[in-house]
Amino acid sequence: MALNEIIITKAIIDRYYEKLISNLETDVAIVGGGPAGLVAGYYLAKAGKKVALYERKLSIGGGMWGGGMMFNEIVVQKEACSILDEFGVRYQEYQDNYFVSDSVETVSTLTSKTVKAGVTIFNCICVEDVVMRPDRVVGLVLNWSSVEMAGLHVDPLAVRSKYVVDATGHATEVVQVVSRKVPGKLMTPTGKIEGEKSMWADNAEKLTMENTREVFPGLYVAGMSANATYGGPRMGPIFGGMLLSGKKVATELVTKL
Ligand code: 48F
Repeated sequence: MALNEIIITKAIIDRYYEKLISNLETDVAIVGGGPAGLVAGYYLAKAGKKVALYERKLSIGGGMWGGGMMFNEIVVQKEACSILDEFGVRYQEYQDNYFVSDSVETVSTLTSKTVKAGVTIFNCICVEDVVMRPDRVVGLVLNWSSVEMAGLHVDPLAVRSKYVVDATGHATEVVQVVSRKVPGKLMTPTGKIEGEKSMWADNAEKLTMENTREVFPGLYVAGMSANATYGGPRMGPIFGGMLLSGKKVATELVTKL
């Protein structure tokens, strides 16, 4: 049977439309498809929660693809190896408490398992704002990344969710918007974004866990965004904290939902 271009086109439009419509209201909307966002989504979906993840770029994986300075290996400490085991990512012991894994295998496996766990990932979509009610964040304002890149004046669309997770990495973009536009203070010591500090791997990894929490009613931070928000240092290409932070935010939200 000859293939019909119109059926191919219609299949894509119909299926994408279905995905969009069925994710207009979710339990958790995650912003950012780096390691923290992916792991958060995986554990939430495994617990039966409805989760959508929005990623600005075409590719999922955030800052993990390039390992350290494009040497495509990542380091993970022992504490986080159980998460690599859960996903089935292979790794080797380099020396006591330092494990290495191929960054391409890690990103692709995290992505695949997260999608198969039930998270709907929307790539090429940029979160430009939040939906607010007097007391809390209740959703996200979305636009195509191409609209953002072209600087076009096109109004966005909105989705609702019971909780939002900012997993946008160093830029902590959702918290930035809330801090700038929403009346009220963040749950940080100064009520504002504390700002990321210079590299200190050990301290950063510990603080990432502490800083993974609610920052404004309805809005949680995870991964590097947690440290940027609460004033923790950067850690460089060790990724255990990112994985553990994703799991922590998922565990907390599961108890709340
Ligand atoms: O930066 P990213 O990988 O964040 P992460 O999960 O992990 C941080 C590490 O990669 C590394 C590190 C620790 O070893 O220091 O940097 O905390 O992934 C963040 C993702 O969020 C996307 C961005 O494109 C990236 O893929 N993102 C950022 N802002 C937005 C966004 C936005 N407004 N809308 C949609 N996606």
